[in-house]
Amino acid sequence: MAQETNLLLRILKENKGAYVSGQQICDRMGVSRTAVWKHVNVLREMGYVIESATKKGYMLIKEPDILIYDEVEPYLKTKYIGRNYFYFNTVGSTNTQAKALPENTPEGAVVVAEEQTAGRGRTGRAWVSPKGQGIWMSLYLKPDITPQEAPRLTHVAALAVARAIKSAVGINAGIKWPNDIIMDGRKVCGILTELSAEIDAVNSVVVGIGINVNNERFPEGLKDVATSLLIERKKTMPNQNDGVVDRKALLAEVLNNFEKLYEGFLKGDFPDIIKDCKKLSVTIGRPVRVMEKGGGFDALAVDIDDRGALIVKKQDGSTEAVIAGEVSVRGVLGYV
Ligand code: BTX
Repeated sequence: MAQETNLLLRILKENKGAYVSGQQICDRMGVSRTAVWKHVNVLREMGYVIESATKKGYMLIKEPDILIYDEVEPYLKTKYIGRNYFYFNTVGSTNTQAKALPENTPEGAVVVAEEQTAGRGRTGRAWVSPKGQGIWMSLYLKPDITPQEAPRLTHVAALAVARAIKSAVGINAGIKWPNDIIMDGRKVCGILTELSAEIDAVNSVVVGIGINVNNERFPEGLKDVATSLLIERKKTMPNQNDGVVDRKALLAEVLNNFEKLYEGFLKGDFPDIIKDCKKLSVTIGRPVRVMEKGGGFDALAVDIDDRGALIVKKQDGSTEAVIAGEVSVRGVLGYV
């Protein structure tokens, strides 16, 4: 959004529900009445409902359900996570955008899009990201950690998302090791952590988070594996009938929770984060299938260790630590 349009939005928001005279706006913005009119129309095209009346001026009636910084900011309590905010209406992938940010981009920058046309999951899989229905965003981080430690940020993000869903929407979520948030056996959120590093030093880590918020249906192939917060809220709170789930409050709450956990992570609190992830785990205690190149094996998931590895007990009684990779959990995402 152009800076002047942004200033107009702030003025109207400060006075929401009341008229601000055209003259007052011109004075604050230092532009002509015609220019103000043009910016009002830009905002209207974005979905803002603005009334205008001769002699009275302009009044903001209603904001649209969009994730621009000005809409999210009132809910944001962070120092730096999300304070540099890159917003797109449509983008290929927010992770790709975040990975292309220049090296001098401050830590905690976030890329947010209303729609992704080439949203990505792990190993080149697609992530369905329809317009205005979810939160599709990527965090740009520069932690002082080794490349081997970078996957730990997936756990940090998973806990942040689960906590945010609980506090902003009121629903309990489970974590499927290592990168999915699960409700009623279906995926409501996926996390994709990507690393840019030298052999022994991290340049940046991009943590992509996709949350299905207000989707009412999914494409054929996803019907049995995907769900949204709106669908789950209808199931768990049938009496709550207040329209769509508030994406802006939830987005801010993910960032608020993430910053708190990330600061702890940088201080060495990862074992505590894992302890809390374990409490929400839908993987531990369940039969799993660990996929490996050229096959896989069945086992029982028994623990997550202090590095974030999944500890599984094999059929011959031996245990193995699965550091990264694909694990199907019986009873989750249609795996029987
Ligand atoms: P994943 O590889 O664990 O899961 C991908 C699989 O999930 C797909 O193969 C499909 O079966 C299923 N799937 C696809 N879309 C959805 C959906 N909307 N809801 C539920 N299930 C789905 C998970 O990868 C990591 C996804 C990260 C997505 C974020 S969005 C912002 C950022 N930008 C980007 O391109 N990716 C990340």
